[in-house]
Amino acid sequence: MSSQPATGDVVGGVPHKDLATAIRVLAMDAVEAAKSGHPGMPMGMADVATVLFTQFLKFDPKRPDWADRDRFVLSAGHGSMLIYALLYLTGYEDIDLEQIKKFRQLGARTAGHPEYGMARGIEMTTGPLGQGIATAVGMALAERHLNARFGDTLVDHHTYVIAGDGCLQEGVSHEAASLAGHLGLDRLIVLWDDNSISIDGPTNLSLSEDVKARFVAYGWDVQAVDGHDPAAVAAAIAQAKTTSTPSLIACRTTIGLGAPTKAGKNSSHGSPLGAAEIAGARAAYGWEHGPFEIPAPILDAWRQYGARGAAAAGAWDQRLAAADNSLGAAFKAAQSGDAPAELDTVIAAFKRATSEARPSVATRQASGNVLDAIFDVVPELISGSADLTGSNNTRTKGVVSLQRDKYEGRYIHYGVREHAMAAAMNGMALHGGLIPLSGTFLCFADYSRPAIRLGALMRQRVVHVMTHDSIGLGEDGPTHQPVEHMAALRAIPNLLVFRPADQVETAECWQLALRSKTRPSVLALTRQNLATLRVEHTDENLAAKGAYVLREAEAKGETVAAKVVLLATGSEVEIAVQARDVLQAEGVPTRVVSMPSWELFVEQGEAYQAQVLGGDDVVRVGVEAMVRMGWDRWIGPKGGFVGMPGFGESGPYKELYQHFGITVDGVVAAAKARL
Ligand SMILES: Cc1ncc(C[n+]2csc(CCOP(=O)(O)OP(=O)(O)O)c2C)c(N)n1
Repeated sequence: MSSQPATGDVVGGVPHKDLATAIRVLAMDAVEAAKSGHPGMPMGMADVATVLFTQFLKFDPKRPDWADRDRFVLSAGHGSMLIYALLYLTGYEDIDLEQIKKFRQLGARTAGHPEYGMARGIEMTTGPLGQGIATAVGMALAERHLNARFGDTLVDHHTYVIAGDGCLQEGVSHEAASLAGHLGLDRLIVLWDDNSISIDGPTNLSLSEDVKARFVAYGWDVQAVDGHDPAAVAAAIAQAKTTSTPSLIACRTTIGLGAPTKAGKNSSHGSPLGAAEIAGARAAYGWEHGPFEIPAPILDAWRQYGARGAAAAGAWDQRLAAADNSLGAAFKAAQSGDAPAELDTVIAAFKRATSEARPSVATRQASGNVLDAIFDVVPELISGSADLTGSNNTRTKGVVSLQRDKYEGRYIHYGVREHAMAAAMNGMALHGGLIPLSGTFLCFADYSRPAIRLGALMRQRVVHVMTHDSIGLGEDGPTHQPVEHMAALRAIPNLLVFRPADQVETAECWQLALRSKTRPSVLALTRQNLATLRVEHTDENLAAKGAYVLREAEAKGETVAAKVVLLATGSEVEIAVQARDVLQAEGVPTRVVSMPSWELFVEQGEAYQAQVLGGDDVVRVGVEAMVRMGWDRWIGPKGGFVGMPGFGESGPYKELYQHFGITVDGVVAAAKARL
């Protein structure tokens, strides 16, 4: 391994070394100015990144959204200055020198960690280690699937990842790498910053496995190179592009390369180097320019590399224009992300048929029925499950499994890898052209939570089908019975958490999830059968308001002011409806409000909320087989709550509902106690 910056080939009239040094000094200077950040990683990986961006990456800074561009994911997001420097140097409009100077300042696009949506050219938000590489697996999967659908002329690109030791230690990367190896995602190339340093010190404080052997075992092609030897890095990437498997290139680097006393040490990882180290590094690089100063010839050379992709993008435009009419139209429709108008017609017809037939059906089955109706109407849907296909009902009739060399399949067997599944779904959504959905048990939302959160932060439309949504799953017991999960998921900003009450609401929630282009959704669905409560058809999507009056308070057949308002979600709406019957029969006018999505209800504003919830004089009771957290907002200080006091129990579900008092009698008693 070199201990000095590489000299490398002269490319475009400017030596590799100067191109890479431009990255290094920008990283040092920006971190110094911000008084915070991570200089070591960009300094270490500048050579590798320079080779990638100047010799391999297919991109056009003027068209950051070009569909057939290569994807670049900086999984080691703490090294954010690496990507900001690259975007600036290659000429992306969103990152100019001012942005670099404002690194980590409020309102700047150059956020602490790269954030999707802040600047075009950033393909995803990274920072939580491991998410980048796992999400990139989804991008690489999307590429293969769309290639199978649209052909080489329209979809033919690579996904490159820069990952650190931390990324490869995180469990999610293990799951994702295993899946990528199984599926043979040959367009995925991971450049590992193999510097043997993390925050606490050398990685051998906590790691002794042979990482490369682990990836070989996953079925990856693995190479090891000196990450400061540009020719070796280029040869390795060229080789990686020829394999029929995903590739890991272990790039041996020195963290903080060039810093006189901090290079190769954890002291260069995550704090400003200080004036003396920066001066020493500049001397080592032979760089005589001031802070943030990139000499015109070097910037020009970088910009020329940036400009090169325009030709490829233009050629691709022509291929798209020349594509068969229906293929071209289908490609554009997929890229637009708009679900077809026909979706609404199909959902309306489905709801009408349900309201007429009034089946007693579990909402997981209802969801499966909805998917059967819409799956071919929305060809962008790509489904799957974490080994719970039969339980989640995510596999539609006649769908083909996606497998290695059978990428046209629209059903992914993710294996028991919930976290990688959620991350890969984010990647597919980010890639564009797909609407991913997949299933697991609601209780195991915890296993995928970091990816669900990141999807919400990145404003990506993915649908998490989460069945077995309460003690209603019965005998599997408290390990499998979610009680705090609705509260925990509702706490994630920009996530829609749906808990539909019957098949009609399930169809409405699906419609909302697919129409929500900037939010992920969770559908919490039952194992147990539920009656159809929406027996009168309306085309209008009532769940769109988040909560709505399902049954009005009545007296002598007339709608009257409610004395009691029962608020419930999912399977407990049926209990609330029966409790209303009892209370009404006893002369207590009682309204039932179904609340499939709190988030959407919050957005309706206070006037609508007051209309649905009733005034201060009504007694409100919340009914949900979950913990109380969050309910006080709706039921008010005098309200009652019928739900779970803590963990569940193992037993037949009807007995469990009795045991925990989530019953018609329990609801009636809670209401009466407050009248
Ligand atoms: C999930 C997660 N855990 C912890 C952190 C905090 N963190 C940021 S960088 C880092 C060490 C990463 O080491 P490595 O990948 O080797 O990066 P390098 O030191 O080479 O820059 C840690 C623990 C994080 N960002 N994400």
